[in-house]
Amino acid sequence: MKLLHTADWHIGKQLNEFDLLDVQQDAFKQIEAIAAAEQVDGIIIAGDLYDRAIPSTAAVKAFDQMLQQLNITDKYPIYAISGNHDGATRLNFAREWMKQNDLHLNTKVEEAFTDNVVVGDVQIFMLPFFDPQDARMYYQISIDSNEMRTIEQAMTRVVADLEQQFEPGKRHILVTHFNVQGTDNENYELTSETTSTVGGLNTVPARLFKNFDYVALGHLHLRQASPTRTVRYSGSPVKFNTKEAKNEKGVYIIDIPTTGEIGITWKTITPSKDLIVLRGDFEKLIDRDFYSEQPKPGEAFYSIQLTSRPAGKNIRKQLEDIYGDIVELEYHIQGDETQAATEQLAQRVAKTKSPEEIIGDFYNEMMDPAQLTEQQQKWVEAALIDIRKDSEA
Ligand SMILES: [Mn+2]
Repeated sequence: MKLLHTADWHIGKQLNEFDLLDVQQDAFKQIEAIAAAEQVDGIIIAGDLYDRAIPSTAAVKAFDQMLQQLNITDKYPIYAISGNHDGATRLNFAREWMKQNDLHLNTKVEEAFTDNVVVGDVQIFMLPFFDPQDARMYYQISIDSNEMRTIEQAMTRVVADLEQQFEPGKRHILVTHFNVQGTDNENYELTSETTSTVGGLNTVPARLFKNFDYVALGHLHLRQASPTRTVRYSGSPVKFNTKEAKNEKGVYIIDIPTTGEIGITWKTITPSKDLIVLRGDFEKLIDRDFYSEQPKPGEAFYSIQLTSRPAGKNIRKQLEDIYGDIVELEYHIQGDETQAATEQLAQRVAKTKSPEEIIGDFYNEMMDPAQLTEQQQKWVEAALIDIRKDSEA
């Protein structure tokens, strides 16, 4: 069996104020062409279908057409889940009808157990993004209990229960959407929007998935963040921020034989409008010899890092006349490093301490001294869960 693995479409996302829908539509057409060329038996979309819980009507229309094209016109089965950006309840609409047509879209923890799919000798489990609170509710764990406080604790139980449902003699595939850490990505600098809690409370160790033959992940936007050979991120099909600018985008083709090693092949997607980071002083950037080598206005998005602070006005306007769509204009001035140093320090603090600890420290300092009560800690935790749902990759 051959499957195409993609994730993090984020339909409706904007790059600062620039609309990405055209680029996303083009990437979709390339995905469709890859699926046809590879003659896949189905398509995995591992969460973050939309960019937000309540997507724009344009985004809904675009995504609806994409699903129609793949599922009704091209007749591919689809194995999808909701990610942290999606509105799970809204996406749960019409699932029974969709299932009739082999369009599987799980948005609740329990559906991972009730709605797994067996095709030939492959069993596919679809486990949507959830937080510990969702898992505690599903397992009816009381709000005061210390059980399942972290996603790792919750996932340990969920995976054990999924394994109970393993049909013997089948290959077992999991589709899910979390920050999974393993041996290969330990030292990898994560470049998604998820920054502050890497290695912290939100991560799931890859070893929990050791009994699956392949885990198709969404959440982190670069395939280089994959924790192991068979626990992989396909990454997003489109570049969503300047930190992703240098890395190519694409999808995986997963070849699942009845026995033996899973085949994993990377297929590149070429952006119809690339995201390019230019760095240099103003004189260089407005030099014809330099800019004539770059894509013409409208053909690329630019992030520009100026290493000098030029005199005169309308710097942005001058650069826009040359380059067109500038999504970001930043000054990276040598000697003017106080701000950069402050940012680095903040990032270091954020990396070594969890947001819960930082809030606790702050409270302690301000209240001279006092600890958060248990109830207050729970409020902080609940608020942070809500924020993470909105702000993560
Ligand atoms: Mn994402």
